[in-house]
Amino acid sequence: MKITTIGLGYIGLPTSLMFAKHGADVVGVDISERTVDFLNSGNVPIEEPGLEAYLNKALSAHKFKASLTPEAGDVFIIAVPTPNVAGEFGCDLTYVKKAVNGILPLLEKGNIVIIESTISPRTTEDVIKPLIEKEGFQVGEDIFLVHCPERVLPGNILYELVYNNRIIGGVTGKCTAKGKEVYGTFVKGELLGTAASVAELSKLMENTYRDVNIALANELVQIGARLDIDALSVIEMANKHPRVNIHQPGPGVGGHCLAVDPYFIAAEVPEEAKLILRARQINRQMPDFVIQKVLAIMAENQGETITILGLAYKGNVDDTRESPAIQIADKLKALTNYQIRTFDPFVASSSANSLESALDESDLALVLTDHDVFEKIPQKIIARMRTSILFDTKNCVKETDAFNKSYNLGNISIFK
Ligand code: SAJ
Repeated sequence: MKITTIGLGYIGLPTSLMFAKHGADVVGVDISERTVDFLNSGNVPIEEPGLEAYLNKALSAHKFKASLTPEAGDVFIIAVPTPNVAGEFGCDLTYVKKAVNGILPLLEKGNIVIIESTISPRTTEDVIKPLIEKEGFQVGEDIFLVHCPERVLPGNILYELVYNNRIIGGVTGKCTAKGKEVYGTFVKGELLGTAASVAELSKLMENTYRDVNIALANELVQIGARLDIDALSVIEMANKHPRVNIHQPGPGVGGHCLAVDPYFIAAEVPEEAKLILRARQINRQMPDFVIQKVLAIMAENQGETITILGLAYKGNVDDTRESPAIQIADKLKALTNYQIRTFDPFVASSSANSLESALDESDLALVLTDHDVFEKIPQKIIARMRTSILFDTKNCVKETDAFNKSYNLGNISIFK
């Protein structure tokens, strides 16, 4: 099987290498010459455990090459970004359409075209299918068109690609069957056949479900702060119920999925998507809530220096897209006279290059990302802080006794 993948980012690259590992001949296409050169010389441009080893095996077995131009093959997989439309919230299909238009001249009868990019509901049938049929093909007979949303978790991609259940949304039953054949080469989870439009909306609703649930936790933090009740303990207790699973509150919701996908639904049906939009609003306000508490802590303790621990949008990844930590750092720098230091072992733009230098003589350790390395902050480093206050918005620091004062989203109620 020869596969051409368009887009070698967080999804396209691991997917290509997984297919290569399982016997396919894969050409991975990207618009960035730098990415293509980098990959062909055996280096991966993203931080993902195990990925570089996969790349080097595939390169030496001649099963994968990166290229600037697509090649004819049996299967085309589109895994390009779908950002929010600039200034609005809908799904920007520019890259997807460009990718599809780029493969149209190469299409041959019997080819399978798979859209993995996250897209707004009805895109496969209403936008992609007409592009292919304009070329004289009949989708479902000549070309098999499928939407197969990816559902992998950054940091655990290579495992989840194989073991997660996979939605295979065909435009027709034949398209679904063809899609199943392709993913059946390596997926050990269930292959769930359905319609393309169901696949599109399920993918969006998975992330929306998490976003709404996190908004509930974040609202609970504000309720707890008002009523002087520890919201983190409330969640712990409530989650002992066998059918309750309130997610964890935090400084906001980042990443390129939860903070983006709900808008793809809301942009299509704003009248109906009221709860979805409200949840987005609550999560988007969390950075300001955190900032307000930080300012109160600093004022009460006559602090001078704030050290932000974590810039990535979530623990143990280097990705800062939509990261609330970046928003908080930028606003604190712009709006206050405090000295702001940042430290994130995964993010090169950090101002400090070690935990020690980041916290030396600092007043406040403000934890915004739950990286494992922040779980245990050595006592001797805490001892070198000026007023040694901890505000752990991710509740991830395990030993807090060495700090002079320690706050989290459950006990910040004293700062009204
Ligand atoms: N977060 C919380 N509280 C929680 C869990 C997460 O505040 O209880 C925050 C995180 O800190 C982060 C954001 O939410 O800022 C998103 O993190 P995440 O781990 O929930 O999700 P992503 O964006 O890394 O990956 C999600 C996953 N979707 C689901 O779990 C339903 C992943 O499986 C998808 O493949 C991915 O989106 C995607 O590409 O759509």
